[in-house]
Amino acid sequence: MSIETGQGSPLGLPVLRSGLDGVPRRTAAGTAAAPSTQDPPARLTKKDFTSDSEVRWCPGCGDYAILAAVQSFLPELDIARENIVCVSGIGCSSRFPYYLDTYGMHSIHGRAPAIATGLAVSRPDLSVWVVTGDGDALSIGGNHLIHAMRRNVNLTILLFNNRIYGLTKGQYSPTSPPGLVTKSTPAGSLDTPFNPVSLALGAEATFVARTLDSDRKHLTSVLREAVQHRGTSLVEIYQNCPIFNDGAFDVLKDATQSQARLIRLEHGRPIRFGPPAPDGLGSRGVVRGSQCGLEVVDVAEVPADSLLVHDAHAADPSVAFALSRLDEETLSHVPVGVFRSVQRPTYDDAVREQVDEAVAASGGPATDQDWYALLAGRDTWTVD
Ligand SMILES: Cc1ncc(C[n+]2csc(CCOP(=O)(O)OP(=O)(O)O)c2C)c(N)n1
Ligand code: SF4
Ligand SMILES: [Mg+2]
Repeated sequence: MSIETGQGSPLGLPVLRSGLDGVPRRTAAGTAAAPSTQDPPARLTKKDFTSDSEVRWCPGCGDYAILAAVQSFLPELDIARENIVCVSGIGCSSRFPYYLDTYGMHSIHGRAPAIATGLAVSRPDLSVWVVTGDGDALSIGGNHLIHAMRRNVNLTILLFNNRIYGLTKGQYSPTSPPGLVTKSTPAGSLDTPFNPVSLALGAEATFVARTLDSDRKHLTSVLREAVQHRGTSLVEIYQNCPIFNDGAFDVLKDATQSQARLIRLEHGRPIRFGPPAPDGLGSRGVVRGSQCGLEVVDVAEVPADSLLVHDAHAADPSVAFALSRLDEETLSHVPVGVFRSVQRPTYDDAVREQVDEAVAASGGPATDQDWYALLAGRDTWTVD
């Protein structure tokens, strides 16, 4: 099976399919041969994506900022609300579809990827989103999440990571740091947490990114990349829960500390961060270590050409994985941005292709006669 391509760029290069190919645009102006005679409809606004449901999150919850960013971003896709679906599981974060004025489903705990897979396969005219929490995605839903990513279903998955179960009032989650005292770990968590980015890379995800609830500009830029990717896009969003795990990411938001900790990944650029060096870029950098991993260094102490240049399109996920391991529990070095973005055939495209081929090979769609013949066929057995 080959990766399908679009019509070709002006230079004759193949254009890889976008995650939104097949989803109709509102202002499509017809073709050159048959131009549309109608004025294009006015562009949608954030208000169009804001439902009239009362938002039930606690004051100060990071979910508000993510909702506002998504509602403000969606109009730029130029897709009608009825061609967008948001499927969620269970949790505070999973209340998201109520507040977004698109189609949506507040579904079953941990099962949003399975439901979204069915939608993506059967309705290529929809942009399918999944909203899930660290508990929903990585505890009860861990199996569904990894297999959606492995299959590369055309979905945009937003994983709100507040490192706690919020809805059920503050139990530890699979991303809680060791030692965290919660209602269900009164003497401190003994678990080794998942790193969602490492997990996604290990599960063969083709697009993996991380961003922060409080950085609207960065969050929006990641959403833009994620939705254009054809296949599963996994976006981890660090999200503050001020009630049950307040301040979990404060060191990344505090202006005096974040500069030394946040590593903004940009494809094709040397990885630099920290206080500026004389050349205006960060004085800290990332190099390959003596073992398989990566090391953080002062750029003044290493040759410039030894600095790692970020390659989000590398076929081998090993370096992206090593980058994800810089994110220690103390949040001393936290890469954000797109870790990986590679093309691979998607499950939903492949299923539709396979069904089309099977229908064509059997002489066309099944008729009522075919069903009767199947029911009365000889492929039967007897249960004693
Ligand atoms: C089958 C089932 N098991 C357990 C629960 C209880 N439950 C509801 S939400 C939740 C965890 C939610 O945590 P997370 O996904 O991190 O969402 P948050 O509230 O933090 O946004 C649990 C365990 C449930 N609703 N259904
Ligand atoms: S419990 Fe936490 S995650 Fe849930 S709405 Fe309140 S602040 Fe947000
Ligand atoms: Mg949570």
